Amino acid sequence: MFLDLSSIPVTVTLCKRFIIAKIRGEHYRDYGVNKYDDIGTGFGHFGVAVEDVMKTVDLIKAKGGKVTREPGPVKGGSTIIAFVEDPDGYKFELLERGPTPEPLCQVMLRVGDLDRSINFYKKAYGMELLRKRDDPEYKYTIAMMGYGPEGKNAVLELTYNYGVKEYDKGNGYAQIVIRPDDVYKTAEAIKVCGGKITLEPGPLPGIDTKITVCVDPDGWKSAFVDNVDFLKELE
Ligand SMILES: N[C@@H](CCC(=O)N[C@@H](CS)C(=O)NCC(=O)O)C(=O)O
Repeated sequence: MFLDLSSIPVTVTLCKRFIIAKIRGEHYRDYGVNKYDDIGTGFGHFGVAVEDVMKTVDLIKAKGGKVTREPGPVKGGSTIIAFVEDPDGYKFELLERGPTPEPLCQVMLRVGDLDRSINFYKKAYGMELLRKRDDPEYKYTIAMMGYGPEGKNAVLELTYNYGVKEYDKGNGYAQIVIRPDDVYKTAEAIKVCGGKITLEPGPLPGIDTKITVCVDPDGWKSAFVDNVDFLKELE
């Protein structure tokens, strides 16, 4: 992998919770599946905070990586960004920020009804709407959702493109993971708020860690891992 993710923690702390996002393949494989060749149209990118976007981009180029958007200010803002692609074609946005212990800072997913998604992530996941921005010129609206300010916490960047109600989710992007205090209550809240539980809450055979899995109204998957059980696993 040209972008050295080994130095980037895969868990991103959000208050007492965390989010990780996985791409199946090199780091995560289902038994018997050796190819995840469909990125789909719904997954946007992972955001990675770096202190010098230009320097990072030069390094990526020197290692033969693909840069799809040269460094420069983000549309309608001043943050210096760039886009690069990993060898499977998954996009990573590099965002110029000060030092952070948690550089994996965004997961961008496209959604078909922004208000529906905002309500869902607020009510079912307890996230806050941190920021919403409409871009009539380029016909999209984004909503940043998370558990704390963007500079310090990983966030979900939900993107609505005017008139697009559905996306193909491909077969590579897997899920975000959140660590609640009570996966049973989480599953109840998700059901009430229009999400679909795909794995009922309970201990995983063999390791006893309690988890539940759901899909949001667009079909994006999230796994919830009991906070205390997770910490025990790390011991
Ligand atoms: N049609 C776009 C809308 C989203 C979009 O353009 N987002 C902005 C970030 S807020 C972006 O990617 N900007 C790249 C740039 O500024 O070059 C999509 O679905 O990816």
